[in-house]
Amino acid sequence: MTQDELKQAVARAAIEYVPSGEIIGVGTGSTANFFIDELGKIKDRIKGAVASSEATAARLKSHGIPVFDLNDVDSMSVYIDGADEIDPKGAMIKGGGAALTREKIVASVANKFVCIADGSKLVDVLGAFPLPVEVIPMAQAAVARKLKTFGGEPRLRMKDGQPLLTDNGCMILDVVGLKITDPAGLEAQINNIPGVVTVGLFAQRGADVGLLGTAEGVKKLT
Ligand code: ABF
Repeated sequence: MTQDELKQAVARAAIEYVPSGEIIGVGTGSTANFFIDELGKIKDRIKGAVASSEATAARLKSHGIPVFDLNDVDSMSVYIDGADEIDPKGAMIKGGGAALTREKIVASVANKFVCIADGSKLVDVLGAFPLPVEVIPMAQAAVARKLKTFGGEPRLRMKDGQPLLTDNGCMILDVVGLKITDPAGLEAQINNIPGVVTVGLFAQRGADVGLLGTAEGVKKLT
């Protein structure tokens, strides 16, 4: 099976976690896109969705799925999204798609986080994937200096020769070379640096359910 077929299989399996008649939270990225396509097939069963990015909102709308502003939604039973890495306890690195802040916000409102990923995303120790940190532009150099003290090498994410700007008008530092043995602790430490908007560690609140697409079928991690 190709990686895309594994993503598609896991996206299909996640439909089981979609409650009828409710608004659900939807993530960003290629696996989330496959999920949105599956959601489109059962759209009459749900009330709508809250999107974690402009790209996801556009894809949901293209399927005729109503998109709600998070400020108009009090609670959600489920948030479904991909990850760049996930460990056996459900801690994740996210943000390769630059949507980490909105992903963390929408996920925080949901009772259950269902992570969907192909099996290659499962790691024993997080950190081989560069850790994204969204920062206020004026603070990027100061935050980068602080991040170096954790042992990693921060690199400003670029696009078309310019610093990439997120949906929130902020920049992203990708920290390479970390071996994250205490994900929740590092998440708290990085969140505490002035100028950091969000760190792409989702460990204090990790995945409640991890679905992994493998050649032997979809496996449940947690
Ligand atoms: C989002 O999409 C991100 O947090 C993560 O960076 C990315 C995973 O991408 P893909 O599903 O394309 O591998 O969930």
